[in-house]
Amino acid sequence: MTYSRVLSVVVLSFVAIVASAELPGPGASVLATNSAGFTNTLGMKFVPVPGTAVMFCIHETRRKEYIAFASEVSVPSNVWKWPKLSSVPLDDAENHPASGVHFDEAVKFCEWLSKKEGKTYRLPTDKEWSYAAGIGPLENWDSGTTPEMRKKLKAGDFPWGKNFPPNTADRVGNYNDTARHEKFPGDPYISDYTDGFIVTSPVMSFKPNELGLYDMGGNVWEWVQDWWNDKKSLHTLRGGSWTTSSRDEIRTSGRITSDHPGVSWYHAYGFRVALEIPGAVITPVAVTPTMPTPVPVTPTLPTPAPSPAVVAPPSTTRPIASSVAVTPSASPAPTVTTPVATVPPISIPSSRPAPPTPPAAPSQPAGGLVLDRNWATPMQGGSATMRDLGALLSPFAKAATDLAPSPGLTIFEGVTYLMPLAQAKAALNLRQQVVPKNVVACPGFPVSSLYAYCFDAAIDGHFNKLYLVTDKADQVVAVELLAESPKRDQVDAPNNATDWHTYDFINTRVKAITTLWIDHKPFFENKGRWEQYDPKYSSRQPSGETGLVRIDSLLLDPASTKGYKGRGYNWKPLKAMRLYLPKPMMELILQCISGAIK
Ligand SMILES: [Ca+2]
Ligand SMILES: [Ca+2]
Repeated sequence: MTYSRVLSVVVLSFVAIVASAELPGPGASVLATNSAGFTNTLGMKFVPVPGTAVMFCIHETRRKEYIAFASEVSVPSNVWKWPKLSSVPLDDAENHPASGVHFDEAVKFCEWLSKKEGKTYRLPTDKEWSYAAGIGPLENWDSGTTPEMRKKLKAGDFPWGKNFPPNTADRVGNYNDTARHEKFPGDPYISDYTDGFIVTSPVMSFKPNELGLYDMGGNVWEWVQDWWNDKKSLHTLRGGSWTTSSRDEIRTSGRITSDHPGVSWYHAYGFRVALEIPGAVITPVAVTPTMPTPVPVTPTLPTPAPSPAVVAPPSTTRPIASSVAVTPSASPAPTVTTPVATVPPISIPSSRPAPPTPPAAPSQPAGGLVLDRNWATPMQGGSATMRDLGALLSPFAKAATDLAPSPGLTIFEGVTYLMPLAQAKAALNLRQQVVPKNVVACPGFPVSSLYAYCFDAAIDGHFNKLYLVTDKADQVVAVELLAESPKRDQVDAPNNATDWHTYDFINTRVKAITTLWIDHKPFFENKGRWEQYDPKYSSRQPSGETGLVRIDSLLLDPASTKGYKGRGYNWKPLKAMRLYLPKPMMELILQCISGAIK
Protein backbone atom coordinates (compact mmCIF):
# COMPACT_ATOMS: atom_id res chain seq x y z
CA MET A 1 0.00 0.00 0.00
CA THR A 2 1.45 3.35 -0.97
CA TYR A 3 0.45 4.83 2.33
CA SER A 4 3.16 2.82 4.00
CA ARG A 5 5.74 4.85 2.11
CA VAL A 6 4.68 7.87 4.09
CA LEU A 7 4.76 6.38 7.49
CA SER A 8 4.59 2.83 8.60
CA VAL A 9 3.08 2.48 11.99
CA VAL A 10 3.25 -0.49 14.26
CA VAL A 11 0.48 -1.06 16.65
CA LEU A 12 2.23 -2.08 19.83
CA SER A 13 -1.02 -2.70 21.60
CA PHE A 14 -4.23 -0.86 22.08
CA VAL A 15 -7.66 -1.34 23.38
CA ALA A 16 -9.23 -3.29 20.61
CA ILE A 17 -12.80 -3.46 19.61
CA VAL A 18 -14.71 -6.63 18.94
CA ALA A 19 -16.21 -6.63 15.49
CA SER A 20 -19.83 -6.54 16.39
CA ALA A 21 -22.79 -4.29 16.20
CA GLU A 22 -22.25 -3.22 19.79
CA LEU A 23 -19.49 -0.97 21.00
CA PRO A 24 -17.78 -2.78 23.88
CA GLY A 25 -17.49 -1.22 27.28
CA PRO A 26 -14.65 -1.43 29.79
CA GLY A 27 -13.30 -4.91 30.19
CA ALA A 28 -14.24 -6.00 26.71
CA SER A 29 -12.16 -8.53 24.87
CA VAL A 30 -8.83 -7.22 23.74
CA LEU A 31 -7.60 -8.15 20.32
CA ALA A 32 -4.25 -7.15 18.91
CA THR A 33 -5.65 -6.12 15.60
CA ASN A 34 -6.96 -3.06 13.93
CA SER A 35 -9.21 -4.95 11.59
CA ALA A 36 -12.11 -4.76 13.98
CA GLY A 37 -14.81 -2.25 13.40
CA PHE A 38 -18.13 -0.96 14.58
CA THR A 39 -21.12 -0.07 12.42
CA ASN A 40 -23.79 2.25 13.81
CA THR A 41 -27.49 2.49 13.09
CA LEU A 42 -26.91 4.82 10.13
CA GLY A 43 -24.52 2.36 8.53
CA MET A 44 -21.45 4.43 9.40
CA LYS A 45 -18.48 2.13 9.96
CA PHE A 46 -15.84 3.02 12.56
CA VAL A 47 -12.33 1.62 13.13
CA PRO A 48 -9.93 2.21 16.02
CA VAL A 49 -7.11 4.72 15.65
CA PRO A 50 -3.96 3.57 17.50
CA GLY A 51 -2.50 6.26 19.72
CA THR A 52 -5.95 7.67 20.51
CA ALA A 53 -8.98 6.70 22.56
CA VAL A 54 -11.39 6.99 19.66
CA MET A 55 -12.58 5.22 16.57
CA PHE A 56 -12.84 7.10 13.30
CA CYS A 57 -15.62 6.79 10.77
CA ILE A 58 -13.96 5.31 7.71
CA HIS A 59 -15.64 7.88 5.46
CA GLU A 60 -16.53 11.55 5.48
CA THR A 61 -20.07 12.18 6.76
CA ARG A 62 -22.31 11.58 3.77
CA ARG A 63 -25.29 13.59 2.59
CA LYS A 64 -27.32 10.50 3.45
CA GLU A 65 -26.56 10.89 7.17
CA TYR A 66 -26.76 14.65 7.11
CA ILE A 67 -30.23 14.59 5.53
CA ALA A 68 -31.38 12.29 8.36
CA PHE A 69 -29.96 14.77 10.87
CA ALA A 70 -31.44 17.86 9.22
CA SER A 71 -34.85 16.24 9.09
CA GLU A 72 -34.89 16.14 12.90
CA VAL A 73 -32.77 19.12 13.92
CA SER A 74 -33.11 22.65 12.67
CA VAL A 75 -29.84 23.97 11.29
CA PRO A 76 -29.48 27.63 10.47
CA SER A 77 -27.73 27.17 7.19
CA ASN A 78 -29.24 25.79 4.03
CA VAL A 79 -26.00 25.97 2.12
CA TRP A 80 -25.52 22.23 2.29
CA LYS A 81 -28.91 21.55 0.69
CA TRP A 82 -28.21 22.97 -2.72
CA PRO A 83 -24.51 22.58 -3.29
CA LYS A 84 -23.15 24.66 -6.07
CA LEU A 85 -20.02 26.66 -6.75
CA SER A 86 -20.00 29.70 -9.02
CA SER A 87 -23.49 28.65 -10.16
CA VAL A 88 -22.18 25.22 -11.16
CA PRO A 89 -24.32 22.63 -9.35
CA LEU A 90 -22.44 19.95 -7.47
CA ASP A 91 -23.38 16.33 -7.24
CA ASP A 92 -26.03 15.95 -4.56
CA ALA A 93 -26.19 12.16 -4.51
CA GLU A 94 -26.51 10.73 -1.01
CA ASN A 95 -23.19 8.95 -1.16
CA HIS A 96 -21.33 12.23 -1.66
CA PRO A 97 -19.94 14.00 1.40
CA ALA A 98 -22.06 16.61 3.15
CA SER A 99 -20.40 19.90 2.24
CA GLY A 100 -20.99 23.54 3.00
CA VAL A 101 -21.39 22.49 6.62
CA HIS A 102 -20.69 25.02 9.38
CA PHE A 103 -18.46 23.95 12.26
CA ASP A 104 -21.30 24.46 14.73
CA GLU A 105 -23.61 22.34 12.61
CA ALA A 106 -21.06 19.53 12.47
CA VAL A 107 -20.91 19.66 16.28
CA LYS A 108 -24.71 19.54 16.42
CA PHE A 109 -24.72 16.52 14.15
CA CYS A 110 -22.44 14.69 16.60
CA GLU A 111 -24.64 15.68 19.55
CA TRP A 112 -27.73 14.48 17.71
CA LEU A 113 -26.09 11.15 16.87
CA SER A 114 -24.79 10.71 20.43
CA LYS A 115 -28.26 11.21 21.86
CA LYS A 116 -29.80 8.94 19.27
CA GLU A 117 -27.44 6.04 19.99
CA GLY A 118 -26.42 6.59 23.62
CA LYS A 119 -22.76 6.87 22.70
CA THR A 120 -20.31 9.72 22.52
CA TYR A 121 -19.76 10.91 18.98
CA ARG A 122 -17.81 14.07 18.38
CA LEU A 123 -15.46 15.81 15.95
CA PRO A 124 -11.91 14.48 16.21
CA THR A 125 -9.24 16.63 17.75
CA ASP A 126 -6.35 17.89 15.65
CA LYS A 127 -4.12 15.32 17.37
CA GLU A 128 -6.49 12.44 16.77
CA TRP A 129 -6.78 13.42 13.13
CA SER A 130 -2.98 13.39 12.78
CA TYR A 131 -2.76 9.93 14.35
CA ALA A 132 -5.48 8.73 12.01
CA ALA A 133 -3.51 10.16 9.08
CA GLY A 134 -0.28 8.47 10.20
CA ILE A 135 1.79 11.49 11.25
CA GLY A 136 0.80 11.70 14.92
CA PRO A 137 4.22 10.69 16.29
CA LEU A 138 5.96 13.24 14.06
CA GLU A 139 4.17 16.34 15.30
CA ASN A 140 4.55 18.48 18.39
CA TRP A 141 1.73 18.02 20.91
CA ASP A 142 3.14 20.13 23.73
CA SER A 143 0.55 22.29 25.39
CA GLY A 144 0.85 25.71 23.86
CA THR A 145 1.31 24.47 20.32
CA THR A 146 -1.53 25.12 17.90
CA PRO A 147 -2.65 23.79 14.51
CA GLU A 148 -1.27 26.96 12.95
CA MET A 149 2.19 26.12 14.36
CA ARG A 150 1.98 22.47 13.37
CA LYS A 151 1.15 23.40 9.80
CA LYS A 152 4.41 25.34 9.61
CA LEU A 153 6.46 22.39 10.86
CA LYS A 154 5.37 20.36 7.81
CA ALA A 155 5.94 17.00 9.47
CA GLY A 156 5.71 13.98 7.21
CA ASP A 157 5.00 13.95 3.50
CA PHE A 158 1.86 13.64 1.44
CA PRO A 159 -0.93 11.12 2.06
CA TRP A 160 0.42 8.97 -0.77
CA GLY A 161 4.18 9.44 -0.27
CA LYS A 162 6.90 11.90 -1.09
CA ASN A 163 6.32 12.88 -4.71
CA PHE A 164 4.36 15.94 -5.76
CA PRO A 165 2.38 16.13 -7.90
CA PRO A 166 1.06 12.63 -7.37
CA ASN A 167 0.92 10.12 -10.19
CA THR A 168 -2.44 9.95 -11.90
CA ALA A 169 -2.11 6.17 -12.10
CA ASP A 170 -1.95 5.98 -8.30
CA ARG A 171 -5.42 7.57 -7.90
CA VAL A 172 -4.48 9.10 -4.57
CA GLY A 173 -7.58 11.20 -3.94
CA ASN A 174 -9.96 13.87 -5.19
CA TYR A 175 -8.07 17.16 -5.52
CA ASN A 176 -8.24 20.15 -7.84
CA ASP A 177 -7.12 18.26 -10.92
CA THR A 178 -7.22 18.67 -14.69
CA ALA A 179 -10.84 17.50 -14.76
CA ARG A 180 -11.92 20.33 -12.49
CA HIS A 181 -9.73 22.78 -14.37
CA GLU A 182 -11.74 22.22 -17.53
CA LYS A 183 -14.90 23.29 -15.73
CA PHE A 184 -13.33 25.99 -13.53
CA PRO A 185 -10.44 27.26 -15.65
CA GLY A 186 -9.78 30.36 -13.55
CA ASP A 187 -8.54 28.52 -10.45
CA PRO A 188 -5.09 27.14 -9.74
CA TYR A 189 -4.97 23.38 -10.20
CA ILE A 190 -2.56 20.43 -10.19
CA SER A 191 -1.59 20.42 -13.83
CA ASP A 192 -0.08 16.95 -13.90
CA TYR A 193 -2.76 15.05 -12.05
CA THR A 194 -6.15 13.72 -13.12
CA ASP A 195 -8.51 12.06 -10.66
CA GLY A 196 -11.47 12.51 -12.96
CA PHE A 197 -13.83 14.26 -10.52
CA ILE A 198 -14.82 17.84 -11.32
CA VAL A 199 -16.53 18.34 -7.97
CA THR A 200 -16.93 16.06 -4.94
CA SER A 201 -16.61 12.33 -5.45
CA PRO A 202 -18.71 9.65 -3.77
CA VAL A 203 -17.01 8.86 -0.45
CA MET A 204 -14.60 5.90 -0.56
CA SER A 205 -13.88 6.32 -4.29
CA PHE A 206 -10.13 6.11 -3.70
CA LYS A 207 -7.81 3.78 -1.83
CA PRO A 208 -8.02 3.90 1.99
CA ASN A 209 -5.00 4.58 4.18
CA GLU A 210 -3.31 1.94 6.29
CA LEU A 211 -5.98 2.15 9.00
CA GLY A 212 -8.75 1.68 6.43
CA LEU A 213 -9.82 5.34 6.42
CA TYR A 214 -10.94 6.81 3.10
CA ASP A 215 -10.50 10.33 1.75
CA MET A 216 -8.21 11.48 4.58
CA GLY A 217 -6.56 13.33 1.72
CA GLY A 218 -8.91 15.25 -0.55
CA ASN A 219 -12.63 15.27 -1.39
CA VAL A 220 -13.82 17.60 1.43
CA TRP A 221 -11.84 19.41 4.11
CA GLU A 222 -12.71 18.02 7.54
CA TRP A 223 -13.46 20.11 10.61
CA VAL A 224 -11.56 19.19 13.78
CA GLN A 225 -12.27 20.46 17.28
CA ASP A 226 -9.21 22.62 17.82
CA TRP A 227 -9.01 26.34 17.53
CA TRP A 228 -6.62 27.52 14.81
CA ASN A 229 -4.46 29.49 17.28
CA ASP A 230 -4.49 31.15 20.67
CA LYS A 231 -6.94 33.82 19.56
CA LYS A 232 -9.62 31.12 19.74
CA SER A 233 -11.76 32.67 17.06
CA LEU A 234 -11.36 30.31 14.12
CA HIS A 235 -11.52 26.56 13.79
CA THR A 236 -9.29 24.17 11.89
CA LEU A 237 -9.82 21.99 8.82
CA ARG A 238 -7.69 19.05 7.70
CA GLY A 239 -6.94 16.99 4.65
CA GLY A 240 -7.42 19.13 1.55
CA SER A 241 -10.32 18.92 -0.85
CA TRP A 242 -11.55 18.77 -4.41
CA THR A 243 -10.78 22.49 -4.70
CA THR A 244 -7.24 22.23 -3.27
CA SER A 245 -4.09 22.38 -5.37
CA SER A 246 -1.64 23.97 -2.92
CA ARG A 247 1.24 21.65 -2.14
CA ASP A 248 1.42 22.78 1.48
CA GLU A 249 -2.31 22.39 2.03
CA ILE A 250 -2.30 18.90 0.52
CA ARG A 251 0.49 17.70 2.82
CA THR A 252 -0.71 15.32 5.50
CA SER A 253 0.27 18.05 7.96
CA GLY A 254 -1.57 20.67 5.90
CA ARG A 255 -4.23 22.66 7.70
CA ILE A 256 -6.41 25.64 6.94
CA THR A 257 -8.85 27.72 8.89
CA SER A 258 -12.15 29.19 7.87
CA ASP A 259 -12.33 32.89 7.13
CA HIS A 260 -15.06 33.46 9.66
CA PRO A 261 -15.59 31.96 13.09
CA GLY A 262 -16.99 28.48 12.72
CA VAL A 263 -18.59 29.30 9.40
CA SER A 264 -18.45 27.46 6.16
CA TRP A 265 -19.95 29.00 3.10
CA TYR A 266 -17.65 26.86 1.13
CA HIS A 267 -18.57 23.64 -0.57
CA ALA A 268 -15.23 22.09 0.14
CA TYR A 269 -15.82 21.96 3.92
CA GLY A 270 -17.26 18.82 5.47
CA PHE A 271 -16.45 16.65 8.45
CA ARG A 272 -15.76 13.18 9.76
CA VAL A 273 -17.09 11.76 13.01
CA ALA A 274 -15.07 10.19 15.84
CA LEU A 275 -16.53 7.80 18.41
CA GLU A 276 -15.17 7.68 21.93
CA ILE A 277 -14.23 4.21 23.19
CA PRO A 278 -15.45 3.70 26.78
CA GLY A 279 -12.60 2.88 29.13
CA ALA A 280 -10.02 3.09 26.38
CA VAL A 281 -6.38 3.28 27.35
CA ILE A 282 -4.15 5.13 24.94
CA THR A 283 -1.07 3.16 24.06
CA PRO A 284 1.85 4.31 22.00
CA VAL A 285 2.32 4.10 18.30
CA ALA A 286 5.89 3.52 17.23
CA VAL A 287 7.56 4.46 14.01
CA THR A 288 9.19 1.52 12.29
CA PRO A 289 12.90 1.56 11.51
CA THR A 290 12.04 1.21 7.83
CA MET A 291 10.41 4.58 7.77
CA PRO A 292 11.99 6.87 5.18
CA THR A 293 13.50 10.22 6.06
CA PRO A 294 13.07 12.72 7.58
CA VAL A 295 12.57 11.66 11.18
CA PRO A 296 15.05 9.09 12.47
CA VAL A 297 14.06 6.49 15.00
CA THR A 298 15.36 5.99 18.48
CA PRO A 299 15.04 2.63 20.18
CA THR A 300 13.05 4.07 23.05
CA LEU A 301 10.25 6.34 22.06
CA PRO A 302 8.58 8.38 24.76
CA THR A 303 4.90 7.82 25.27
CA PRO A 304 2.40 8.46 24.06
CA ALA A 305 3.34 11.10 21.52
CA PRO A 306 7.01 11.37 20.76
CA SER A 307 8.56 14.63 19.76
CA PRO A 308 8.71 15.37 16.06
CA ALA A 309 12.37 16.14 16.46
CA VAL A 310 14.04 12.96 17.62
CA VAL A 311 17.69 13.01 18.44
CA ALA A 312 19.75 11.32 15.77
CA PRO A 313 23.43 10.63 15.51
CA PRO A 314 25.40 13.34 13.75
CA SER A 315 25.15 13.06 10.03
CA THR A 316 28.12 11.52 8.37
CA THR A 317 29.86 13.41 5.66
CA ARG A 318 29.80 11.64 2.35
CA PRO A 319 33.26 10.40 1.40
CA ILE A 320 32.97 12.07 -1.93
CA ALA A 321 32.60 15.44 -0.26
CA SER A 322 35.23 15.05 2.41
CA SER A 323 37.81 13.90 -0.10
CA VAL A 324 37.61 17.06 -2.12
CA ALA A 325 37.97 19.79 0.45
CA VAL A 326 38.53 23.24 -0.89
CA THR A 327 41.96 23.72 -2.42
CA PRO A 328 44.30 26.62 -1.84
CA SER A 329 44.24 27.42 -5.54
CA ALA A 330 41.61 29.68 -6.99
CA SER A 331 42.02 28.18 -10.44
CA PRO A 332 39.00 26.36 -11.81
CA ALA A 333 38.78 22.60 -11.94
CA PRO A 334 39.96 20.81 -15.06
CA THR A 335 36.51 20.05 -16.37
CA VAL A 336 35.10 23.47 -15.78
CA THR A 337 34.24 25.21 -19.00
CA THR A 338 32.36 28.35 -18.11
CA PRO A 339 34.38 31.19 -16.65
CA VAL A 340 33.36 33.16 -13.60
CA ALA A 341 32.86 36.16 -15.86
CA THR A 342 29.49 34.82 -17.01
CA VAL A 343 27.99 35.73 -13.65
CA PRO A 344 27.47 39.33 -12.62
CA PRO A 345 30.54 41.11 -11.31
CA ILE A 346 30.94 41.62 -7.62
CA SER A 347 29.72 45.09 -6.83
CA ILE A 348 32.38 45.94 -4.34
CA PRO A 349 34.65 48.99 -4.46
CA SER A 350 37.99 47.65 -5.65
CA SER A 351 39.84 50.57 -4.14
CA ARG A 352 39.22 49.38 -0.65
CA PRO A 353 42.73 48.65 0.58
CA ALA A 354 42.04 46.39 3.48
CA PRO A 355 39.29 44.94 5.55
CA PRO A 356 37.68 47.44 7.84
CA THR A 357 38.69 47.58 11.43
CA PRO A 358 36.47 45.08 13.11
CA PRO A 359 34.46 46.47 15.95
CA ALA A 360 34.91 44.71 19.24
CA ALA A 361 32.02 42.76 20.60
CA PRO A 362 31.53 44.81 23.75
CA SER A 363 31.05 47.96 21.73
CA GLN A 364 28.15 46.59 19.71
CA PRO A 365 24.98 48.62 19.83
CA ALA A 366 22.44 47.09 22.14
CA GLY A 367 20.40 44.59 20.22
CA GLY A 368 22.78 44.59 17.27
CA LEU A 369 24.92 41.93 15.65
CA VAL A 370 27.67 40.56 17.89
CA LEU A 371 30.90 39.47 16.19
CA ASP A 372 34.36 38.35 17.16
CA ARG A 373 37.08 40.96 17.29
CA ASN A 374 38.78 39.48 14.21
CA TRP A 375 35.65 38.86 12.20
CA ALA A 376 36.98 40.45 8.98
CA THR A 377 40.17 38.39 8.79
CA PRO A 378 40.44 36.87 5.29
CA MET A 379 40.32 33.10 5.24
CA GLN A 380 43.28 31.36 3.64
CA GLY A 381 42.58 29.38 0.51
CA GLY A 382 39.04 30.51 0.15
CA SER A 383 39.22 33.11 -2.59
CA ALA A 384 37.41 30.94 -5.14
CA THR A 385 34.61 30.30 -2.72
CA MET A 386 34.43 33.99 -1.92
CA ARG A 387 34.05 34.80 -5.61
CA ASP A 388 31.16 32.36 -5.83
CA LEU A 389 29.50 33.88 -2.85
CA GLY A 390 30.13 37.42 -4.06
CA ALA A 391 28.65 36.63 -7.46
CA LEU A 392 25.56 35.14 -5.86
CA LEU A 393 24.96 38.00 -3.45
CA SER A 394 26.10 41.14 -5.27
CA PRO A 395 22.91 41.57 -7.33
CA PHE A 396 21.00 41.90 -4.07
CA ALA A 397 23.20 43.95 -1.76
CA LYS A 398 26.26 46.16 -1.51
CA ALA A 399 29.16 45.72 0.87
CA ALA A 400 28.36 47.33 4.21
CA THR A 401 29.03 46.95 7.90
CA ASP A 402 25.75 48.01 9.40
CA LEU A 403 25.65 45.99 12.60
CA ALA A 404 22.54 47.66 13.94
CA PRO A 405 19.42 45.57 14.29
CA SER A 406 16.95 45.32 11.41
CA PRO A 407 13.76 44.69 13.32
CA GLY A 408 11.05 42.63 11.72
CA LEU A 409 13.13 41.23 8.88
CA THR A 410 11.84 37.67 8.61
CA ILE A 411 14.36 35.03 7.61
CA PHE A 412 12.25 31.88 7.65
CA GLU A 413 8.82 30.88 8.96
CA GLY A 414 8.50 33.44 11.73
CA VAL A 415 12.20 33.64 12.54
CA THR A 416 13.44 37.22 12.35
CA TYR A 417 16.93 38.64 11.99
CA LEU A 418 18.76 38.73 15.35
CA MET A 419 16.01 36.77 17.06
CA PRO A 420 17.44 34.96 20.12
CA LEU A 421 18.11 31.28 19.43
CA ALA A 422 15.61 30.10 22.04
CA GLN A 423 12.83 32.16 20.48
CA ALA A 424 13.64 30.88 17.00
CA LYS A 425 13.56 27.31 18.24
CA ALA A 426 10.16 27.93 19.76
CA ALA A 427 8.87 29.57 16.58
CA LEU A 428 9.88 26.55 14.53
CA ASN A 429 8.92 23.97 17.16
CA LEU A 430 12.54 22.78 17.26
CA ARG A 431 13.50 21.11 20.47
CA GLN A 432 16.36 18.73 20.03
CA GLN A 433 19.70 19.55 18.57
CA VAL A 434 21.36 16.97 16.37
CA VAL A 435 25.02 17.91 16.65
CA PRO A 436 26.91 20.25 18.97
CA LYS A 437 27.19 23.94 18.24
CA ASN A 438 29.65 24.39 15.37
CA VAL A 439 31.71 27.33 14.21
CA VAL A 440 30.85 28.32 10.65
CA ALA A 441 34.06 28.53 8.66
CA CYS A 442 33.09 29.52 5.16
CA PRO A 443 35.34 31.92 3.23
CA GLY A 444 33.52 35.21 3.00
CA PHE A 445 31.62 34.74 6.22
CA PRO A 446 32.84 36.67 9.30
CA VAL A 447 35.61 34.65 10.94
CA SER A 448 35.09 33.01 14.35
CA SER A 449 31.80 34.82 14.73
CA LEU A 450 29.04 32.67 13.34
CA TYR A 451 27.79 29.37 14.73
CA ALA A 452 25.47 26.68 13.42
CA TYR A 453 22.96 24.67 15.42
CA CYS A 454 21.60 21.64 13.58
CA PHE A 455 18.15 20.16 14.13
CA ASP A 456 16.22 17.31 12.60
CA ALA A 457 13.39 18.65 10.53
CA ALA A 458 10.79 17.63 7.99
CA ILE A 459 10.39 20.54 5.63
CA ASP A 460 8.99 20.67 2.11
CA GLY A 461 8.98 16.92 1.96
CA HIS A 462 12.71 16.44 1.52
CA PHE A 463 14.80 18.76 3.67
CA ASN A 464 15.68 16.70 6.73
CA LYS A 465 18.03 19.04 8.57
CA LEU A 466 17.61 22.66 9.59
CA TYR A 467 20.52 24.86 10.68
CA LEU A 468 20.06 28.00 12.70
CA VAL A 469 23.09 30.20 12.09
CA THR A 470 23.79 32.61 14.94
CA ASP A 471 26.25 35.32 15.91
CA LYS A 472 28.41 35.16 19.05
CA ALA A 473 25.44 36.16 21.17
CA ASP A 474 23.26 33.32 19.86
CA GLN A 475 21.13 35.60 17.75
CA VAL A 476 19.86 34.07 14.50
CA VAL A 477 21.33 35.58 11.34
CA ALA A 478 20.58 32.96 8.69
CA VAL A 479 18.80 29.65 8.18
CA GLU A 480 19.91 26.72 6.07
CA LEU A 481 17.93 23.65 5.07
CA LEU A 482 19.64 20.47 3.98
CA ALA A 483 18.33 17.43 2.12
CA GLU A 484 20.64 14.48 2.53
CA SER A 485 18.78 12.26 0.08
CA PRO A 486 17.39 14.64 -2.51
CA LYS A 487 15.81 14.00 -5.85
CA ARG A 488 16.91 15.87 -8.93
CA ASP A 489 13.93 18.18 -9.10
CA GLN A 490 13.55 18.92 -5.41
CA VAL A 491 15.69 22.01 -5.51
CA ASP A 492 15.57 24.24 -8.53
CA ALA A 493 19.22 25.07 -8.81
CA PRO A 494 20.56 24.76 -12.36
CA ASN A 495 22.99 27.53 -13.19
CA ASN A 496 25.08 28.03 -16.27
CA ALA A 497 28.10 28.98 -14.24
CA THR A 498 29.81 25.68 -13.74
CA ASP A 499 32.94 26.34 -11.77
CA TRP A 500 31.40 27.03 -8.42
CA HIS A 501 33.58 26.01 -5.52
CA THR A 502 31.16 26.08 -2.66
CA TYR A 503 28.31 23.75 -2.12
CA ASP A 504 27.15 24.07 1.45
CA PHE A 505 28.06 27.39 2.99
CA ILE A 506 27.44 26.30 6.55
CA ASN A 507 29.00 22.85 6.61
CA THR A 508 31.04 21.69 3.72
CA ARG A 509 33.14 23.31 1.09
CA VAL A 510 33.92 21.31 -1.98
CA LYS A 511 35.60 22.22 -5.18
CA ALA A 512 33.98 21.28 -8.45
CA ILE A 513 36.22 18.64 -9.95
CA THR A 514 35.60 15.87 -12.44
CA THR A 515 33.65 13.80 -10.00
CA LEU A 516 31.44 16.58 -8.75
CA TRP A 517 29.22 19.30 -10.09
CA ILE A 518 27.80 22.14 -8.08
CA ASP A 519 24.71 24.10 -9.12
CA HIS A 520 23.55 27.26 -7.44
CA LYS A 521 20.62 29.51 -8.10
CA PRO A 522 19.60 32.59 -6.10
CA PHE A 523 16.02 33.62 -5.55
CA PHE A 524 14.73 36.89 -4.17
CA GLU A 525 11.48 37.69 -2.48
CA ASN A 526 9.13 39.89 -4.45
CA LYS A 527 5.69 40.69 -3.06
CA GLY A 528 5.67 37.50 -1.04
CA ARG A 529 6.77 35.26 -3.91
CA TRP A 530 10.17 33.78 -4.68
CA GLU A 531 11.54 34.84 -8.04
CA GLN A 532 14.67 33.32 -9.40
CA TYR A 533 17.46 35.63 -10.36
CA ASP A 534 18.99 34.95 -13.72
CA PRO A 535 21.67 37.35 -14.97
CA LYS A 536 20.71 36.47 -18.55
CA TYR A 537 17.44 38.34 -18.18
CA SER A 538 18.09 41.88 -17.15
CA SER A 539 14.36 42.57 -16.89
CA ARG A 540 14.32 40.29 -13.89
CA GLN A 541 17.03 42.21 -12.09
CA PRO A 542 15.96 42.39 -8.48
CA SER A 543 15.30 45.77 -6.98
CA GLY A 544 17.40 47.04 -4.12
CA GLU A 545 14.45 46.66 -1.79
CA THR A 546 14.69 42.91 -1.39
CA GLY A 547 15.39 42.00 2.17
CA LEU A 548 15.97 38.28 1.86
CA VAL A 549 17.71 36.01 -0.63
CA ARG A 550 17.44 32.28 -0.94
CA ILE A 551 20.24 30.26 -2.53
CA ASP A 552 19.36 26.78 -3.75
CA SER A 553 22.28 24.45 -4.31
CA LEU A 554 22.72 20.93 -5.56
CA LEU A 555 25.75 18.70 -5.36
CA LEU A 556 25.58 16.40 -8.38
CA ASP A 557 27.49 13.33 -9.47
CA PRO A 558 28.16 13.45 -13.24
CA ALA A 559 29.73 10.00 -13.06
CA SER A 560 26.27 8.61 -12.35
CA THR A 561 25.56 8.76 -16.10
CA LYS A 562 28.16 6.59 -17.73
CA GLY A 563 29.31 7.36 -21.23
CA TYR A 564 27.66 10.77 -21.42
CA LYS A 565 30.16 13.60 -21.34
CA GLY A 566 27.84 16.60 -21.52
CA ARG A 567 25.72 18.10 -18.83
CA GLY A 568 22.93 15.77 -17.83
CA TYR A 569 19.77 16.47 -15.88
CA ASN A 570 19.74 12.85 -14.83
CA TRP A 571 22.92 13.22 -12.85
CA LYS A 572 22.48 11.86 -9.40
CA PRO A 573 22.00 14.56 -6.74
CA LEU A 574 24.07 13.86 -3.64
CA LYS A 575 22.82 16.66 -1.42
CA ALA A 576 20.56 19.66 -1.73
CA MET A 577 20.89 22.86 0.27
CA ARG A 578 18.76 25.96 0.69
CA LEU A 579 20.28 28.98 2.42
CA TYR A 580 18.20 31.97 3.55
CA LEU A 581 20.29 35.13 3.94
CA PRO A 582 18.84 38.43 5.13
CA LYS A 583 20.19 41.62 3.63
CA PRO A 584 22.33 42.71 6.61
CA MET A 585 24.19 39.39 6.44
CA MET A 586 24.62 39.67 2.68
CA GLU A 587 26.09 43.14 3.14
CA LEU A 588 28.45 41.94 5.83
CA ILE A 589 29.62 38.96 3.75
CA LEU A 590 30.23 41.22 0.76
CA GLN A 591 32.16 43.51 3.08
CA CYS A 592 34.35 40.60 4.16
CA ILE A 593 34.86 39.56 0.54
CA SER A 594 35.70 43.08 -0.56
CA GLY A 595 38.66 43.10 1.76
CA ALA A 596 39.92 39.74 0.60
CA ILE A 597 39.53 39.86 -3.18
CA LYS A 598 41.26 42.61 -5.08
CA1 LIG B 1 -10.88 16.33 -8.67
CA1 LIG C 1 -11.35 14.46 3.23
